[in-house]
Amino acid sequence: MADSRTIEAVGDALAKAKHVAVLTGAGVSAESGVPTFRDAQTGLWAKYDPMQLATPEAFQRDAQTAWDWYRWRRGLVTAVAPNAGHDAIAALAGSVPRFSLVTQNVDGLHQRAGSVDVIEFHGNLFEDKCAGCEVRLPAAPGEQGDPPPRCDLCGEVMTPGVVLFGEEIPASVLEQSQLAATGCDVFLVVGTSSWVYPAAGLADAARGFGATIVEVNTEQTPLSETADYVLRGPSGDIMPALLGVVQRLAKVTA
Ligand code: BJW
Ligand code: ZN
Repeated sequence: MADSRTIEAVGDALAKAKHVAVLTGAGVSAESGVPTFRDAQTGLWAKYDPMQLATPEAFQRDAQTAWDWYRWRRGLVTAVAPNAGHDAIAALAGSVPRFSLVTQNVDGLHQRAGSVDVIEFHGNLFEDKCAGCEVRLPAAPGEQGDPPPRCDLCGEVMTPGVVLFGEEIPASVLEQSQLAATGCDVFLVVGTSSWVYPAAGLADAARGFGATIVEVNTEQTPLSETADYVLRGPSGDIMPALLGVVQRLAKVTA
């Protein structure tokens, strides 16, 4: 677990910042019971390789298997609740002058914790999108074993409203995320392996514009070597600790 001196130093940087930006990944939802992508050993994650299913090819090859996995995930995410990490991130937004939240997660747990204006970098699990005409709709009801949904407009098989490997990040989402990264004083990278681009490149962009880079993660990642601060531990412990420092310092200066 990160030592209290480093927590204090990062809390101080956050309290002094005019604009804090946060990038989150699957680790933030792990304590809610949502398996991460690369450590996953449970349920369908153990049976199938998530990195093989989160591709357009998986839907072309075997849409039934891909849809069974995504529908199982929809059920799993619906049944869990945001954790202390999500809550602290939502509260941090109200404790600094300007705040941006970019999440790679598609589970909606930040919004359920009260975060607003969340930039969903990899889309939303609870939408469907058509690979043919690109229409996006709220997720059609369906369970594992049901046939894959088809588009009412063009007849193509739908995919979930998420960004699969090899698909582009929507231009407006990329632009908003880059604006957040390049305009902030502190860039917090929480619970992501920092493997998947272009999301992983946002920390480089933030550093290039002079932001202090902070990583919160239980494990070493490629970002750990270059981050200004590394807070090793679960986001459900570290984020409330950081929030506590920010709120205490705000009272001192009030
Ligand atoms: C905790 C914790 C706790 C645990 N507390 N921490 C440049 C170089 C090389 C390749 C590329 C490149 N640019 C683009 C690419 C190709 C590709 C890519 O990046 N590949 C890499 C694997 C190398 N990128 C793309 O294809 C992207 N599209 C694109 O760039 O289009 C243009 C283009 C295409 C092709 C070639 C070139 C350009 C799209 C990427 C879409 C990613 N989609 C997914 C699935 C979304 C839908 C779904 O949910 O099913 O997004 S894949 C998956 O990975 C998901 C995640 O959002 C994403 C990131 O994962 P994340 O969140 O980091 O999770 P994990 O599991 O990896 O890590 C969890 C972390 O938490 C770990 O570090 C733990 O230690 C930690 N942790 N518990 C704190 N309690
Ligand atoms: Zn269509």
